[in-house]
This record gives sequence, C-alpha cells and structure tokens, in this order.
Amino acid sequence: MVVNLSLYLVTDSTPAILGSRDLCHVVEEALKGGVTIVQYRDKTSDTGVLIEIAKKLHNITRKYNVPLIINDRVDVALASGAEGVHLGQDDMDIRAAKEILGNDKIIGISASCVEDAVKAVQEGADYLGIGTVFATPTKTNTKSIIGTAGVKTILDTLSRLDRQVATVAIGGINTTNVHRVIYQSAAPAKSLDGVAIVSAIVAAENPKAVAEKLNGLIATPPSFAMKPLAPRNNEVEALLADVPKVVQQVVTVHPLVHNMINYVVANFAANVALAAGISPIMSQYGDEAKDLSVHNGALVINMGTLTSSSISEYLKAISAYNSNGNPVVFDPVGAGATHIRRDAVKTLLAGGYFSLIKGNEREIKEVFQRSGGESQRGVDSGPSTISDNAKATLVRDLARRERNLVLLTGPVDYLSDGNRVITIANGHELLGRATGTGCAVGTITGAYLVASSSDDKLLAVLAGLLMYEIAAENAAADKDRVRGPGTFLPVFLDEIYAIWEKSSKGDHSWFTGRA
Ligand code: 3NM
Ligand code: MG
Repeated sequence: MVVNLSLYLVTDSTPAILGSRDLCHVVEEALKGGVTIVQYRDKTSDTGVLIEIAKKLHNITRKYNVPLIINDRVDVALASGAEGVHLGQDDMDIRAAKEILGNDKIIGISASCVEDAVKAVQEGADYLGIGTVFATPTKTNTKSIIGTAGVKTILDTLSRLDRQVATVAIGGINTTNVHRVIYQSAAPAKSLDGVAIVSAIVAAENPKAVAEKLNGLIATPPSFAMKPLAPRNNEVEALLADVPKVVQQVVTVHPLVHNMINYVVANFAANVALAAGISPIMSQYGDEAKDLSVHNGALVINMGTLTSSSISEYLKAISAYNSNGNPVVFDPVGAGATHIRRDAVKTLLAGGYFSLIKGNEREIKEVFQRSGGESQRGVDSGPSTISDNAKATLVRDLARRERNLVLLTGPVDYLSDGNRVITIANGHELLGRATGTGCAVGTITGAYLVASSSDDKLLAVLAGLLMYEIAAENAAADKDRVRGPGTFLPVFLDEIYAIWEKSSKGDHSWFTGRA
C-alpha cells in the first residue's frame, strides 16, 4: 500500500494538549489543513470508548481519503475498520498483528535505535516512526532523545537494507524546526518521508492553519540548504585565487550583521565590523530579529554571557533568520564550562539551523558530543590534546552531521563543509592576548556569508578569516607602534581598515603571497 506520510498527525486527548476541545473537530480541522495520515493515540480511555471514538474519527478521515492508524491496539483497529496500527517496541509483535489484521493493513513501528529499526524492517513493518528527536512534554517516558544525528544514523543503516520502508520522525517537531529536521536527518541515500506531530497541531489555537504551514514547509526545500562542493585538484590554490574578490564584494555590499553577542566584547566586535565595511547592530532582543532579518543580513549568536532569558531570545531570532534563509553563526563560548551551557548548546542545536558553528577546540568538541543526543560518547575532560588529524576529522564530521560549516579556531584554524577540510595558519599570537578577537570572527564570518555571492560558502568564511588574520599579522609587524596587546588592538583596527580601503578600490595587493 502506498501511503503518504508527509504530514502525520498523532492525536492526544489529554487536557494538557487537547484542552476542553472536541478531538473530532480538531482532527477535521487538521485534515482541512492538509494532514496526510492520522493516528488515534489514546493511552487512557476504556476499550468501548476507544472503539467509539475510532469509528467517529474513521468517518472523518474517510471523507478526506486519509488513512486512520490506531496506536497500540490491534483489537480497536479491527473493530473500527481503521487502515492500520502503530506498535511500540513493547506492544504485540508484527507477525501476530499481521495474522489478526491481514496483509492489507498498515503496520507502523516505533524505533529509537538502529537495532529496533532493522528488526522492524526485517519483520515486515510498513513504516517506522523514528524518535524521540527532541525532548517533548507530550511523551516524557521516551527511551532516548536521539536528535537529528540519531535519526540520520538510523536512516543511513536502513538505506543499506534490501527491503526499503518509509519513515517519519517524531518528537518535538514544529513549524520552527521542521525544515532542519528533514534537512539534517537526511542520510546520503535515504531521507525522511515525513514528520509525525502531536502538540504543534493538536494544542494549536488553529490546527488547520498550523497544518497548512507545516505542509508548505515540508513541500519546499529549506532556504538555508547548503551544498558542499567536491574538492577540485588544486582546491587550495583555487580558493585562494578567489579570496580578494570576495573581500572586495563584501566591502561593496556593506552587509548588516545582527550580533547577539556577549557584553565583554560587544564594543570591540562593533569596531571590527565598522573598520571592515560591515554594518553592525547589537541587540539581545529576539523579537527585533523579525524586522532585522528582512534586510539581507546575518545573525551571530554568541553565548559568552548567557543569562536565564538568553536562550528564548536566541531561539526567536534564529527562527526569524532561518525562515528567511539568512546565515546564522553560532559561537558556543564556554560550551562545556557549566551544565547550563551544555544544556544551552543542546537546546540551540535542537531549535534551529546554524550556517556556521565557530569555536575553539573544546567548544567544538562539546558541540559535537552534545548535539548528537544521549547516544553520543560522554564529555571529554582536561586540556586540549587531540592531534591535527583528529581536529580535521572533528570539524569534518560535525559539518557533515549538521550539514553546515564548522570552523575550529586556534594557532591553526580548521574549516570544513563536510567534504573539504582547509587549514589556515595565518594570524598572530597577540590575537590570543586580548579579549574579543575570537568573538569578532563570528561577526566577520557572518558578514562574509551573507555578502558573498559565491555558491561556495566555505570560500566566504575563508575569505573573511584570511582578511582578519592578515590584518593581525600586519599590525603585529608594526614594531614602531605595537609593544603588546594594548597597543596591538588599535593598530589591528587600522590594518583591517587599510584592507577595506584597498579592497574598495579593487586593489588586491594586500593579499598577494600572504596566505
Ligand atoms: N512518540 P510532540 S515522541 C507519541 O519517540 C510520541 O516514539 C514518540 O509529541 C517517540 O509532537 C511522541 O508534541 C510525542 O512533541 C511527540
Ligand atoms: Mg505503544
């Protein structure tokens, strides 16, 4: 049976989600909004009531030519004439269910790990519900939170089996994250066929409008989608040849960068931006992003001075920029320092798509572990000790998993789009002696991501980084004026400005032989 799983509604009759509304009415509204399959999930009602409601729901779903699936209860599915059942790992096994229901009914299975998923496919499941993607109040007794990375691992394994089955992801999916769930969970040879949703539709004030919105999002590719490019033979030379052109382009465009940046470095980052021909705005107020994101600008999330209200403000802003397809840079400052910051990293990675994640070695490691969900290995402790190779693998794996760019900064920087890994040895030791010099890289790279017209987003970040680090080298070389960190900073700004001045005239001499 061919079933359209693209927008899979799972019901919930509890007061916390349904409220005092009529379930049949909510389901019909959702069907009007374009839900493609409905599961009646009711863990508390008695059998008689279950069958009665299932029959009513079935009358409605039939009008819309949409299959009705019953959660857990093969008997209720049979009695109500529903098109199938959805079984958890602790419910009746597939073979027994098939014997009772016959072969033309749909059987869906919940899976939260590769083993469960493979077993279900081998036993003949028609589709899999993969989750829990994100922690959700709708189901708190979940086996594990697997994130989009966990979904991707399962899809990747399924893609190699002989028998192919359809899949939906479930858990905490809503209009703000549906795009990135579909995008980031896609394995090279297998993507989700849909998403399963409870509260975002059932608890909505207007279930029809939310279903319509979700449907529209599912049908259009995300505007932030990034295509990693295959490395060319002379990759590094080819990239470097384009760097001064990108710098010139940014200078011409004069892009806006919205910085949600820590208060220690806000002033310095704004000065760097101005010197580099970038228009900075510093705002911690998430709702302002709605207005700011309509301009062709970038957003920088720097959690250096996190407060109890920061996360919700960040999420509002990320959502606004994500829906416009404008770049968002994430600087997870001090990611592993406290449990609050570790949770913040998880929440932010679940809540939106980042075009670029930029951090030092410890921060990038932390992001890699946190965002993989509980199935990832534990947190490393102690000072940074990984080899050059391990750093290259880390940035490549994180970029591949998040389908974005990752920049690990240090004496040597590592930049990857998931295919290519570029190392950059430019810069100067004095950059590490003054605060804000790392954070300002977020502002610079955000500006370059939004202003570069190249399809190659890695090139954009590389150009911004090289401009910045060459300016630092130029400043440090000015021995007449620079005696240490204090005198370095103003000369550094002057050198950024000098590159701006040259680039605005099409003069690329600042770059020749410097990278
Ligand atoms: N099953 P919401 S998570 C019913 O992980 C259900 O198998 C899950 O609700 C699983 O869309 C879940 O409101 C609840 O987050 C999903
Ligand atoms: Mg169950």
